[in-house]
Amino acid sequence: MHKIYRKLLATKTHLTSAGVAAMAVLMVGCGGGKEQTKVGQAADEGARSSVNNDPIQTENTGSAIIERIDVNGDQKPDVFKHYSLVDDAPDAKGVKVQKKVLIRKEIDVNFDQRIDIVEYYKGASGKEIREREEFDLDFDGRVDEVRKYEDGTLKEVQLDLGFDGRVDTWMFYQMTQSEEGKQINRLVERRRDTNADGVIDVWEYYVKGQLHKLGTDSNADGTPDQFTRVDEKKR
Ligand SMILES: [Ca+2]
Ligand SMILES: [Ca+2]
Ligand SMILES: [Ca+2]
Ligand SMILES: [Ca+2]
Repeated sequence: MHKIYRKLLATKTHLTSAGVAAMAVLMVGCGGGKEQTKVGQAADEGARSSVNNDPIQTENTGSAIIERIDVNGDQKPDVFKHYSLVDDAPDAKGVKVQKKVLIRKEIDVNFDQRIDIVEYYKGASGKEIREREEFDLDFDGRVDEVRKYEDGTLKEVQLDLGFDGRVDTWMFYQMTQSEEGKQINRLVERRRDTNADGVIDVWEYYVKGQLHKLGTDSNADGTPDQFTRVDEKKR
């Protein structure tokens, strides 16, 4: 979870039980589906849970599973996990076994029955990796942030910080070598549309996580042509 969303959560739900529960939603939202499900088992559980107030309701359609999780105990689900079911090798007794593959997770962070975070996954059962996340940061039903991943690593973030339905900030990440020689994923470039006209006007370049250079577009051709070194000014 990134800073802005944490901040929003903190301001909107600070020290309330909803805030605590919201954090719980995000915790529950973590992790992939590794378990194997025998045919019929999940459906039975779903039928039982509909009468015993189990916080996790499972619906098995035969080709897909939907888990609905009530995090704050109001009998309304707040986390939805969508799985597809794929056939696996039969077990020792020859019983047909299916594997759950996590496809998508939807989270209602503020318990208004409207989804605020959608996470998309790809990969085989137990090896699902995040491909994309969408956040509604101000809870108005419109997506304000998209995070794109490659092989599970964050590559690009698109933000609508003006909340006008138009992306105004693009952030690009790359694996870089840390001072200790470790591979870490860091921000390398941020492009911003600072006057909300839909055209990028500031390019920021980062080296080792620090702002290094600023670029501006003086001839309006959509690419930066004037550059200012930021780190030199500091020294
Ligand atoms: Ca709930
Ligand atoms: Ca919501
Ligand atoms: Ca929004
Ligand atoms: Ca602009």
